[in-house]
Amino acid sequence: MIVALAGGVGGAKLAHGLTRILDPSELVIAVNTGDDFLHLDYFICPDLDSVLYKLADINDTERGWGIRDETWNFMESLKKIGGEDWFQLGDKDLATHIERTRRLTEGQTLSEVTRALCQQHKIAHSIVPMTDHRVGTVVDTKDGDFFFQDYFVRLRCEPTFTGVHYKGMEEAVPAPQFKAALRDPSLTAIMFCPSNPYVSIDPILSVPGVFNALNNAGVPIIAVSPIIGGQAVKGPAAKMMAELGLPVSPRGIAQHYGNLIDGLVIDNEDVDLAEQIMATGIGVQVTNTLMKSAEDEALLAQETLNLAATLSRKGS
Ligand code: FO1
Repeated sequence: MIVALAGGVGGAKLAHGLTRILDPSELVIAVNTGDDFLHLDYFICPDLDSVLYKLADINDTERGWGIRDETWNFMESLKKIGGEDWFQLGDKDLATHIERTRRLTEGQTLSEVTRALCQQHKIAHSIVPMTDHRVGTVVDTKDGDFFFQDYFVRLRCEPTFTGVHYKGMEEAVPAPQFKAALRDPSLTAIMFCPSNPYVSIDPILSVPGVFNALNNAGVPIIAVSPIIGGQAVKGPAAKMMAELGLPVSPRGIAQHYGNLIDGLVIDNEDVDLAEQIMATGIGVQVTNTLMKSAEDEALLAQETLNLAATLSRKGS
């Protein structure tokens, strides 16, 4: 069994690749919920929805978030009456937020709601939130601290990044299915999808108990670099690394995860860095990591599984 930690678009793509190779009983996709927020009284879970829509094959590939062939009547009408319109909610997407909020208000956990949405979309693989508790990623910048969507959407990631902290994380525990998967005797590897290390993967690692559970699972941990040729495929990862003074390359990714990872999958474009990374005790696989098609996703997923099969957990 494989546990994959995923954030937004990059996470959804590799997760999709893994679903093409692994049976539903062989994969648990644990998704970042640090981006979640209450907006217009609806509970929005952008990363869960990115994975959900991708596996349901209804995702918008151009925009990178939301549902394809979307209409915007709600947003336009809201704008006309002076409502908040900085965060775009498409008509189809809105149905997810309304139904999720209704179920949560009724007392269901986020895991239960996510399972129900997966069933409705006929998704057989397990998509689980990192936690059922409400936590919020707060981005620390030179201009002050901002909740993630404020920094990402409203401020377009402009303020200089200095770090992150999380609201409500102290009380959080991993979602039951995530916790169980990390303890499952049939677990063979843990994957970090090519998601932003600071605002997608680190929030998952920061849920109390998760870091130790990963460290002690005794199986190889493999990351896929979200940086290719000095750039992030999508989002602010490269900008954040530069602002922290890290090399904007897979070397910076290796440095960030340090001893936590046993292997790193990097792009062909970064082949020259393989030796330096391997010298730090991390196994490297060089391949195409830019996922433009479902075939690319499945090939990268297979390469990642292959690397895991050649490695063992540090110290074990
Ligand atoms: N991203 C934007 O840049 N602008 C938006 O108005 C926006 C709306 C939105 C609505 C629902 C949703 O699930 C995602 C949405 N996103 C939007 C993307 C979201 O900010 C990002 O997917 C993540 O939080 C980063 O992983």
